Amino acid sequence: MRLEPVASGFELPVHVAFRGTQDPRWFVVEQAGRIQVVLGSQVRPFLDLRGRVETGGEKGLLSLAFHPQVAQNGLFYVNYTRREGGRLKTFVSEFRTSADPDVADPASERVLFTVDQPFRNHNGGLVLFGPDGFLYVGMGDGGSADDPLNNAQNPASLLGKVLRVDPRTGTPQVWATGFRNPWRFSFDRGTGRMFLGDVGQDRREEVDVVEPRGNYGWAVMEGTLCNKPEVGCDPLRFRPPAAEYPTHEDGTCSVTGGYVYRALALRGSWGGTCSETTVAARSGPSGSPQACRSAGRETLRQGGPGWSGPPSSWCAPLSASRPSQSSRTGSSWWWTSAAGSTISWAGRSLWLSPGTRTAAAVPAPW
Ligand SMILES: [Ca+2]
Repeated sequence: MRLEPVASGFELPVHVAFRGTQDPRWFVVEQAGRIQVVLGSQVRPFLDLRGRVETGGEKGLLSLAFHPQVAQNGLFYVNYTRREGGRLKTFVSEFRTSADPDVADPASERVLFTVDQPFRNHNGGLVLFGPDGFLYVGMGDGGSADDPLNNAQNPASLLGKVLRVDPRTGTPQVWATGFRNPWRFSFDRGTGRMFLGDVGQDRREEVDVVEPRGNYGWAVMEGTLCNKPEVGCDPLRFRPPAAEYPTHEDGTCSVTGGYVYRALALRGSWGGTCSETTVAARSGPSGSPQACRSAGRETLRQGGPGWSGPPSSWCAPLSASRPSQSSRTGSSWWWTSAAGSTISWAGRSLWLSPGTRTAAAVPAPW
């Protein structure tokens, strides 16, 4: 993988959006409240909401989504924090472009809905259209630590949820539950499924494959660990993460976002902030030897890029393949690796990057 700069001169850019697949423009969202449009080497202001946005820390203008029919209706949506009547709120608003499609009309704001924010942090922040034409919104648990108001597990609260909105009515509905701070998510273009990064507190960063009405556990669980209470929770009440790694351990940082990418080199990659850590959760066939399969057995391997030890593999009946590094928590198996490794199990595999001491969980195959 190689990175190269394509545009510069932005102040705290937090999101990049595109207006359809044929439009070469990039729209760069700056946290303080400005959106800039990039075309080739030209950078121009698209919309300036700095007079409305309260920014700083996890607050600000956090994302932008163009309506699927933007070419016809000129509509787009933003998510930002604002103080109104002394109270901090999340605003999800619709705007329209002006006669010049590269300049938005700041007076066109139509507020779809607002959500009171009891604390300054955990504002979620993404608006993104799904393949079904609905607008999806990631809402954090309201902030502080350990979700003191238990918003994420409260079905009556819009905090700690993924919301689904019909932009025509603007009415948010709870689509999935139990998130701490779902900063970014994306839709797998192959299957339409949502992949979401839920930022952890101090133990686990996680990637969730989000299903409608799913409950992803916070603040009872942090990843696959009991959190509130720290012992004796029931993991089977919740959907486990598709992948997770320890927070702030050996240079790993919060899960930032990512995309499902179907290729041989790198599949399902999710990036973490401020380190080189990448956790890639692979799904689908892992290339297990046919011989193993035909014998009614599964291959479990540890090796791959960065793995300092000798590659290990097991070809064994599912119930007997329990390598010494593993342990079982709830319905998941765990492996801990001192260096990078590839772990595959029952046709699913997790790739753990070099230089990190981390752990991975995959649903047990039985
Ligand atoms: Ca969770």
